[in-house]
Amino acid sequence: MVIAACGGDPDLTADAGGPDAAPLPPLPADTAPCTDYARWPDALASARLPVLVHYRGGFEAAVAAEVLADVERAWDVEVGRLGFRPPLPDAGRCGPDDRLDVFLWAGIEECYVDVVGEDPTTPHDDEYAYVVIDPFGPFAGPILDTTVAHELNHALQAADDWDDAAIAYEMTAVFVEDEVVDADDQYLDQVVDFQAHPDWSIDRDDGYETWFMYGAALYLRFVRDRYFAGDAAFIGEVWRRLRSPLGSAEPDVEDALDAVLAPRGAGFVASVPEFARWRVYTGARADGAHLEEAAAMAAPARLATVAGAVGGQVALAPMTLGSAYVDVTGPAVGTARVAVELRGADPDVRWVVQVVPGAAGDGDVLAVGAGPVVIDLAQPRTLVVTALPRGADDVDDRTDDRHAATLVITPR
Ligand SMILES: [Ca+2]
Ligand SMILES: [Ca+2]
Ligand SMILES: [Ca+2]
Ligand SMILES: [Ca+2]
Repeated sequence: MVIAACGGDPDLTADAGGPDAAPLPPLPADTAPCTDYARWPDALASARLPVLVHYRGGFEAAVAAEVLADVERAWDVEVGRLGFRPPLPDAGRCGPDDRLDVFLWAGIEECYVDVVGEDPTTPHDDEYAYVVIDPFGPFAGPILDTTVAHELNHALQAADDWDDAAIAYEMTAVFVEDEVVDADDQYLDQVVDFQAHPDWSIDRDDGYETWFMYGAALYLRFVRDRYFAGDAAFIGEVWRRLRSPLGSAEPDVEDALDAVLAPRGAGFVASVPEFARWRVYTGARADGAHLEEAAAMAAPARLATVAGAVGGQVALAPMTLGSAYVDVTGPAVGTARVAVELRGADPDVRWVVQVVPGAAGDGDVLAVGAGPVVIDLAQPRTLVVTALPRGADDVDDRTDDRHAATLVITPR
């Protein structure tokens, strides 16, 4: 598996120079960096970390120094503060020696982490990783430090498990890059795609068709702020706990989240309805109490807006672990009330209906199973309907199946 995944949004970035500015001709596309490392005539070594940045001549010397400084800074945060394992010493399987190899590949216009084998002396799927970055490409320039932090995280992930759920890799690397480079916030553009599809499973593998798996870092930001008082170090522990024996998919990232959330009285599936609620407190609805940097975030797409004085019926069809968002507006003058019901709800999933904000707190669960529940519209409300799995849950069993229900809103 190659994680061909840069940290940045190329639309945001100016080209920092372009391959035609380099003094050496571009490398052939079939160059294998680990064995063809002599094609990079120069290398810059860290004085304090086992890292070697390979570059090609004087033109690249300054950016090589910049990348090395970015790697050192990211390593200090990711290994030092967040508790990730350092990359496996590769004994020259890549490059000349044990050190992690970072190749500056001008003109490739991407960045990626790949592996060159697994450590047979350990029982889990830990692999020898290396990093390729185009220091002049669309993911460089003002977000080069973010890109480096993102790619280094993939190299650290390889030291624990190179075959977990697809979303684990990108949502973690995006979560971590903002821990390293807080001011950049390029991840906000990926949150747009996550919030555009609230009906998808929050752990959906969309095959990289959108930035959804990157924007899912929003869930880890919720976990950090809701359960760990803003301390992101839980993520290093998640990765230690998602290690799997070779040939096994278990435990996966969600098992690991269950394990780190259990002492907090929570679990992965149990956290999903509250996360669904927090997602509302974004953009114009940001209140400073939910999700750091929320005011700059896209809001979750609304399935419908219903005028409370008129009422309406809204057909829903979320995936498991997905949610539907429906705004209900009150009259211009006076306080209206509406009854909320869920009809024809697919019994294959467990439905949770919430109103945001709640009567006193940030949201209330409505017990619609017992019949219509009346709410007032003294302020605009958002109904959040989430489909949860019944019984055992496993990301490997996740499907794109939709689950139907009809939300019925009736004036009272
Ligand atoms: Ca090496
Ligand atoms: Ca192993
Ligand atoms: Ca930030
Ligand atoms: Ca695993």
